[in-house]
Amino acid sequence: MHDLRTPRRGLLRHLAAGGVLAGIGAHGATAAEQLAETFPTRARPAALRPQTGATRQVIDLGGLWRFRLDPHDTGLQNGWHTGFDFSQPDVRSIAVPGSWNEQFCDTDGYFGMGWYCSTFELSPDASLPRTVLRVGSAVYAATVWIDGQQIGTHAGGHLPFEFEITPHACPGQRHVLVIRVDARLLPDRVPYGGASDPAHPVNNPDVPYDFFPYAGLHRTVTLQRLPPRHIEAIATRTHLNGSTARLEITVEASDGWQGHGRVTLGRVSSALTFAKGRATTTLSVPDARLWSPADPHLQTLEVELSDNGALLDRYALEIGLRTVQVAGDRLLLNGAPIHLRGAALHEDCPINGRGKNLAVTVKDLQLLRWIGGTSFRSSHYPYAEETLDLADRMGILVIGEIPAVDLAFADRPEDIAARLNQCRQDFTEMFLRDRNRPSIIAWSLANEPQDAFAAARGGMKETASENSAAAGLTFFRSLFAHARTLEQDRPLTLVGMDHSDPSWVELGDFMSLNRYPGWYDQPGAPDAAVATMAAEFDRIHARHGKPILLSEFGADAIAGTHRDPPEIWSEEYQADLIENVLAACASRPWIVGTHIWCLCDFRTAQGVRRPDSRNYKGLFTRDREPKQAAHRLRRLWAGT
Ligand code: BDP
Repeated sequence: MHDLRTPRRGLLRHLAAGGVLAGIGAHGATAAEQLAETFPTRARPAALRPQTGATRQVIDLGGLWRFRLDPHDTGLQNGWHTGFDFSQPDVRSIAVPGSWNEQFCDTDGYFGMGWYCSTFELSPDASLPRTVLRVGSAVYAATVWIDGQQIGTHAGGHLPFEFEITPHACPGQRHVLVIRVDARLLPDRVPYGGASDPAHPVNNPDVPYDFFPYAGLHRTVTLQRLPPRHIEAIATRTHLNGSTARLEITVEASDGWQGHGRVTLGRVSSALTFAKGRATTTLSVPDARLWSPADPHLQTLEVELSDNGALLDRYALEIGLRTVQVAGDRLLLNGAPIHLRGAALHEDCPINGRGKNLAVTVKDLQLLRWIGGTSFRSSHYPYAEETLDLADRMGILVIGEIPAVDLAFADRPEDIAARLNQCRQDFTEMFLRDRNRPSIIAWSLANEPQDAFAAARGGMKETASENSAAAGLTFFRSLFAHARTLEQDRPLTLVGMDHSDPSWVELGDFMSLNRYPGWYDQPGAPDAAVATMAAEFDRIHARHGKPILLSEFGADAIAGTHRDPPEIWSEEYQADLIENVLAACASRPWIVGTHIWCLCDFRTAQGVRRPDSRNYKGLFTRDREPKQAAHRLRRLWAGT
């Protein structure tokens, strides 16, 4: 049975060790600030998504917030945590959610502190006395105050965090909510930034990874109003026995609840008896209609707490019954081999930046469908929950990835240690957020870690360390072990490239390999390059016998650039190369998936390898218009 307590205890231990705080105060915070930040109140993992129902209410705090920049980090001493208004000339309105970079002319390259301020007032409602504040994603770190009192801190972008704020949220009173977002690009963060040779940074902004480091409050900020006793977490696992599905369910309730409850899935139901706030049960579903790409059948699991027949709390969780496993060199869904056909994505669009934009999410997954894709990886960070809602509904198979992109192991040991803490925390938070989703079929624990610092810098300097391979192995063993304490079913993987030490990639239950034949390797010579890649994959398969996912491949094509015969940067070259790689993979059934890099062009830092600060490997342009390669795939994959 899945132990819900492990993650919670793990998280609290982590909090106690200062892991959650690592991103704040480590660089230049005052002693008083550090002390204050040592005692976050009631920080908790965001295990259940807020919802409105018979016993719960969600208040969306999205909209126009007040915002000001704090380049010298003096906001706290100037009392900004108590709130601010437009009487100050530097205070402006900002959209939440949304990255701050493209909303104003002077914030594009700003990666310091940004202060957000809003107000809220709760209506009196005796049945909902408890209130939880949830921030969907603050990139990179956040400190939260209500009416000038510090509520807590959180480090790590792209994942939600919560504080119970009941004592600070009195119905009928107007409260001032302030969130300071710390977007500094620092070497002890995940992903890290600002670590290259200060005299010769390769990119501007100074990040090793290949996407723009958008900053701000990227996802919804909500208040969840709750009854006195409520459901805090639900974990489900599916097992199949012939046509019968067994659904193991663990429910955690607040305040060590000792009473009763019930779970119901369609026509099957079971009583829950809580001891110390925890109850487990199993539902048996005969002739189960399973979730799959061909039939993404979702069902609502109703979970209730009750006291002598009186409903205390109810939570409705959408689930899909399905299993996933690795067997030999195949990946199985519901016991049958599957092939992951798709592209990697980015959360990226003009003006919103990485801020949630539902219309773009819908568009992107429709485009994936349009080319016949069935799968994506949430490269290179966990995506918004709405994206995964859509994947669940559309039967899209997703590999969820933590923000561990371009980890390097020739760096300072204290930075590597801080990154490991952060990666463990990120995995815990991602797991708790997404564990019940049928669409998530695997977790990726890193993308393209490098055993030479130089590789992360585009190979422009040589600082390879003999010890970096060993340091990386220690790091990833620890991270995989941590992930395994939480995840008992889904495969784990690590996405490697040619600078990643093989011993790291081998830790995965399947091996994810990024390769760029015909682009970074032997540009302009696709046939030779694809043959080289295929021979390499044959060797890797012979050695490990594990399934292999070609997790990235592709070529930049600037829309409108045409060449005959095809040459790099042209639409023809990109389309032909992709077809060529797919053909080589098709004859190798142990290549269990091919993900093209990537669905749409996206913004990057400025660097000499990125014309126009764009990565042009999209099958679609950044404004989502198809290139030739998209049409080619539509023919190859969608058969139209
Ligand atoms: C891979 C990275 C990805 C890059 C891509 C590229 O995983 O983030 O954008 O290459 O270079 O190395 O286009």
